[in-house]
Amino acid sequence: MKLIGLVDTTFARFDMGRSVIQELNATGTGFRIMRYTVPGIKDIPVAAKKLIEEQGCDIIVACGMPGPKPVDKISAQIASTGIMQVQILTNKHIIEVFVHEDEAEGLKDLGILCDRRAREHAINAYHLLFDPEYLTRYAGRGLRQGYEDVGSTDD
Ligand code: RDL
Ligand code: RDL
Ligand code: RDL
Repeated sequence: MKLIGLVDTTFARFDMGRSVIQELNATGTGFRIMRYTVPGIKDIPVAAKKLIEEQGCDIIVACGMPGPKPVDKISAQIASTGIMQVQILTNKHIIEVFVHEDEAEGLKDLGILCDRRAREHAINAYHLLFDPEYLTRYAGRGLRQGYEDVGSTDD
């Protein structure tokens, strides 16, 4: 039984953790999900590290929403850097599902983008954990999460 860690935040304006859980449960079996909700994106790195080191998680999906202001973009940079450090320290993937609040116009579109990106990265995490060669089939294919894929020079 593999353990998938899910870290999410109360700062985000959409419940991406719910989308990740629904998508993972629709995709396969052989794992349990451990969810750890923190206030904001800067709290994600240590939460992920604790899930890996104290709970034994094999991979982490980390959902967060950087806000629209310059201070939020700095927070996002810091959070991402921390997430990188935890990956390198623990040798485990942390799939970073960030949706910047200003990526979408309006709350409805923001919700749709969050839901799609969370689901598509949930599937990426699933494959990285159970079948890493699956992604190789799509190498260089211009895949995006939450948006339409953009295509390849081979098309
Ligand atoms: O440790 C408590 C907070 O500092 C932490 O939760 C931060 O991540 C909160 N936060 C900011 O302080 C900020 O300036 C967040 C953002 N911006 C942001 O854009 N998105 C967040 N948190 O999730
Ligand atoms: O961990 C999951 C994703 O966060 C990770 O795969 C990122 O590298 C995806 N990504 C972005 O989030 C982004 O804002 C990429 C780009 N931009 C980019 O320009 N090129 C990428 N990935 O290969
Ligand atoms: O070029 C248009 C988009 O690809 C670009 O705006 C990306 O940076 C959007 N994006 C993020 O901002 C992000 O934080 C993406 C991701 N994460 C992601 O994980 N996957 C994406 N885009 O396809």
